[in-house]
Amino acid sequence: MRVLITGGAGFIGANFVHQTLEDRPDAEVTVLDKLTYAGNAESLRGVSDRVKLVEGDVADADTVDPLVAQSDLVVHFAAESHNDNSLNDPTPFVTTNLIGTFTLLEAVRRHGTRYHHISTDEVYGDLELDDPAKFTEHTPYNPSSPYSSTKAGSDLLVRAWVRSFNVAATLSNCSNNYGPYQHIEKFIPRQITNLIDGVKPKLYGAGQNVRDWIHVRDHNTAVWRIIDAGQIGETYLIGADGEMNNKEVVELILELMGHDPHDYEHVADRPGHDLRYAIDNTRLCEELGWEPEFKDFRSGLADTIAWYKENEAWWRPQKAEVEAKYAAQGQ
Ligand code: NAD
Ligand code: TDX
Repeated sequence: MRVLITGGAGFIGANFVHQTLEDRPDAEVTVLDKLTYAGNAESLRGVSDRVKLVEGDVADADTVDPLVAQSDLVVHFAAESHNDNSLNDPTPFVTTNLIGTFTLLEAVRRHGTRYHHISTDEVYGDLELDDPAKFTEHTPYNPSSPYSSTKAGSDLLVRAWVRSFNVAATLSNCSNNYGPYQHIEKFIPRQITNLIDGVKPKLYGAGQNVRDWIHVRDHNTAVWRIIDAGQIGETYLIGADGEMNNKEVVELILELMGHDPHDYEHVADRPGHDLRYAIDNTRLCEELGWEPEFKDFRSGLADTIAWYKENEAWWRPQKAEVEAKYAAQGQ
């Protein structure tokens, strides 16, 4: 099978490339990635001889069309993915997340190619802390940020292309991922690398916001399960019952790295900060028989800390710039 993986030099996409090559020896993998600040060809080190890496833009039809024509399956991870950046400049979020998805959909429509769309639980907005409800496939869309609204728009394009043009697509909306190769602008790797540098972790606001953590490897096994057994046109929510508030996560990172669990700083909150995300994964588990491998967040987090300690050369070049940007906004 010839698989085109967009955003395969980013966090989840690179892990997906590694897992696909391990688990599917027959797969021929092409990665289309613009190598933005978030993409890193080093994330594909060790498999570069088995992957064709094309540096290009998913919003460029001339680049996308021949690649889709040569593929049996497109898995679309490429996106501008960071909420804080979307508050500073939404422009690339609109071009990559909306026009990029539109461009891929037009290409898969032309060539009759199977398509899987990677999305986020943030399209559903947020939940109250004391709400017993979780997001399901039927929760109405209600995105809060420029990032999540462009992801929501991209999901709606996919659904419309299925209904109007019979494009053979499935969609998945996953909760917060953690694991190796995550850019250090994101919450967990930012705090781990701060501690390696002797800097206190930074908690936005009071740290009561809840995220539903899933190991990236589990996200990707679910994506393959949906590609293999999901129904065309359907959406599946991916999550692993990993709800924790940010304060608890920071305290656990501090403890696992041998520090006083209370030795962190409160910094300026994110404007419009979503309070809580939570996934009901019943459909994925019951209809498709998926289950997570990483059920113990503590040990998954310990592995992730070890990975950042062992791979300083991978993240060090970005650290000063990321922290300077946060410092300029009081974070
Ligand atoms: P990331 O920012 O780490 O990686 C994104 C990748 O896309 C990078 O390699 C980047 O170079 C590439 N890219 C950006 N713009 C591009 C363009 N115009 N053309 C081609 N490539 C481009 O993101 P991630 O965290 O790996 O997220 C991947 C996908 O998963 C996104 O669609 C995101 O919305 C979704 N998602 C992420 C999470 C999470 O917790 N990180 C959770 C749910 C869903
Ligand atoms: O330094 C920090 N301190 C802090 O308290 C940072 C960077 C974040 N936070 C908070 C904000 C969030 O409540 O931690 C939580 C997680 O923040 P992010 O890592 O920025 O993730 P989030 O905004 O929840 O979005 C992530 O999950 C859903 C991904 O970045 C998205 O791409 C995905 O769709």
